[in-house]
Amino acid sequence: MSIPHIVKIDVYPVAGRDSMLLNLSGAHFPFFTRNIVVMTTNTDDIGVSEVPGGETITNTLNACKDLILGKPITSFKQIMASINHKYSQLDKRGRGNQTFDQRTTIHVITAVETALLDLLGKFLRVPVAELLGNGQQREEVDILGYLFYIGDSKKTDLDYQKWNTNDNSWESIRRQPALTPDAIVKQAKSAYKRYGFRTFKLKGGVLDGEDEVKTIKLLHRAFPTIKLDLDPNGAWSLAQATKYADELHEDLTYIEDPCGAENGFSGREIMAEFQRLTNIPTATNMIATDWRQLQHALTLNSISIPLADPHFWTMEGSVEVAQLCNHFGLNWGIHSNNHFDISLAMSVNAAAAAPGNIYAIDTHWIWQDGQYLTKNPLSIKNGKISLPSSSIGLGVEIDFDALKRANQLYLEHKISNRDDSIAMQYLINNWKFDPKKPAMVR
Ligand code: GKR
Ligand code: MG
Repeated sequence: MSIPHIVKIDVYPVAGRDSMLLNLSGAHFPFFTRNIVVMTTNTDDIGVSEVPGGETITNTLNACKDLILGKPITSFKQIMASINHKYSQLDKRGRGNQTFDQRTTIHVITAVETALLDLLGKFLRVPVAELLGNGQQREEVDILGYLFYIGDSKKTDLDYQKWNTNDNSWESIRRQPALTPDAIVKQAKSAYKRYGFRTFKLKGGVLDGEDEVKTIKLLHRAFPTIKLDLDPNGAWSLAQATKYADELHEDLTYIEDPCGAENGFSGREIMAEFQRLTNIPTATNMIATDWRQLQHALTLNSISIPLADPHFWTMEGSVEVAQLCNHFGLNWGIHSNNHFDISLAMSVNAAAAAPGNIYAIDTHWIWQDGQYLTKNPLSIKNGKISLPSSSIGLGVEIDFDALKRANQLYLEHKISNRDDSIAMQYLINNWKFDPKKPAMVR
């Protein structure tokens, strides 16, 4: 049997709709962007992948085509090595200070790796999870409900979608302003009703820390048996973080990036002090985002939960981190950003291949649910997504009409790189990003 080879690669920058979600970086714009890769073989099979948006990623993906075209799908490791060799210098400044990762090459490698894994899975008639690490470990993956404070988009003239105030359905709630503990509990109740989550994570770094503590306490009272996590993206000083952590000891399962670099000490050093002082399991998607950082973070004992998002660890790298966690008695989870249903399938395949007792994975999907790029999106039921072993490749089939519409939306609105400071101007005049100040505290 001859091995299929790649004859065509298309890169589609796409956009989707978003709510005015708040975080340390500001307020989400009404549109978010992603890059979708579609690879076709000489046997007419199609492999897909999804990574963050941004023109540099689009352009680098297009520039890589020569390294991939004509190659058999089995040479994916050699292809990734050649892309890394040629473009790794683009990532030399690291992920940056924003809440989201600003690298290029690692996302490009993931996009190529995933589309090839999708094709390999289809060729071998196995799920991508079966090709990673020690193969598929589970058929169901726990998913957490990602709660956000939401700005009042009616204060802007930007093109956010409208809501009906008397309606508590998720469709309506996910667009309504939510800036108080009560509003977040209302949001959680609506998300619970629709998706049945067993874990919630609150995106912090928005209000003063004491108000975020109140929100978690109220959530805990409303959902006493549900696990809770909080992520202020390093907004707090070590002193603030230890104080809030003491107040929340009974309420949280884990805390994520509670503090970061300060007074000449690195984020990894400060988080090590935090974990030692508080004994709260500490997660990150900010200070252990590659092997070199992870090695330092583990040596210092800065974290016990690396959130190994396949989008910036690669699919294989993410599962490799899970294997390490399993051997070292650490916990593993996945970080997320706004995404479509191809990314959902990527994260679920990685989590299905992660050995051991893993945490419910992050996903922003509930904010985008309904905006499908595939004909058979995975769906969250009872707080889980199932990936049966009969699934093939990533388990999703691209919907070309939907893909073209999302590409058209991107082209119409000319948005490329994420910039949460734009919408934030409508809430606070002259607002500027400050990695040590919650977004609404100026
Ligand atoms: O979507 O606003 C957001 C988040 O703040 C995102 O940018 C982060 O990357 O959720 C992410 C995290 O830090 O875990
Ligand atoms: Mg985080």
